[in-house]
Amino acid sequence: MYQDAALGWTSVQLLDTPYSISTFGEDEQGELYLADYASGKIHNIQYREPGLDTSGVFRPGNGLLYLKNTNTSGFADIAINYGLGGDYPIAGDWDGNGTATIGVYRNGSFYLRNSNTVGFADIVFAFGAPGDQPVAGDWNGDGVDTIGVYRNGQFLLRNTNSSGAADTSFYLGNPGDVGIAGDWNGDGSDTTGVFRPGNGVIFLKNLNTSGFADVALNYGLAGDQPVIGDWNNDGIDTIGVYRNAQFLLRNSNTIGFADIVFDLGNPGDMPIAGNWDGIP
Ligand SMILES: [Ca+2]
Ligand SMILES: [Ca+2]
Ligand SMILES: [Ca+2]
Ligand SMILES: [Ca+2]
Repeated sequence: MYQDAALGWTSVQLLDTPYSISTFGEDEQGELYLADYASGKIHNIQYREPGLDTSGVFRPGNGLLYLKNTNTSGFADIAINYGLGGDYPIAGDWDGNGTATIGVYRNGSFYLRNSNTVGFADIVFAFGAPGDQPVAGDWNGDGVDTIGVYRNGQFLLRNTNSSGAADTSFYLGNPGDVGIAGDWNGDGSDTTGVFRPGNGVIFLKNLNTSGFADVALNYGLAGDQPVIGDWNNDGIDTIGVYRNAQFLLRNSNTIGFADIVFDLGNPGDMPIAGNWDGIP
């Protein structure tokens, strides 16, 4: 809108799009808005985290980590030692700065680090029990990834990286399944799923609640390890598997062949994925 001394306020449409944009605005918290000329609605503009996730492997025998900034074959961009043999690797943006970093789960304790460098854990706390499988995701959509565990068909998720009771718990899958997490519907919050290692069946759910899966598909083979990420930076996390030192990634959560295939690591390594360099 603009003001003319003679005519008073006049409104105009700036962009003829489905939103019919007429004005932009910002509030005191720095939130951005745009006004829809046709509907009169005010839309809040949300920042979308840079999303291109790339791969890495953890060597369970000795805690070596190899991270790569592209989903291509070739040497790792980062090679570090973190954790101990027998640890279970995880990755997430623990400090909300747009960069994913490493962590490990060891006998009911999480050891999270805010940089992909050698050094002590920045965040250490107990959650879950020995034998649980760790998961990580942004369960509440605040831009910070936090942890959870999967235990015999039950997820226990926490919204802060600290000890305490689970904020959310629910059932999905069967004992023996592998818990996975990602933003399957692109709404900015991560939810869970399970991968059934015996037959490669995957169940994904768009809410962290008990109930039927929203997506059921078959991807991968018996013995594969699941790996989740946004491989094409469209805001949607999709599936992949790691098999004998090869990543087979898919850009949609549907049945079909891998879209991206490359080699990294050795047979027996465990896959992880994240946006290590913070670059979309
Ligand atoms: Ca971070
Ligand atoms: Ca969060
Ligand atoms: Ca989601
Ligand atoms: Ca994607």
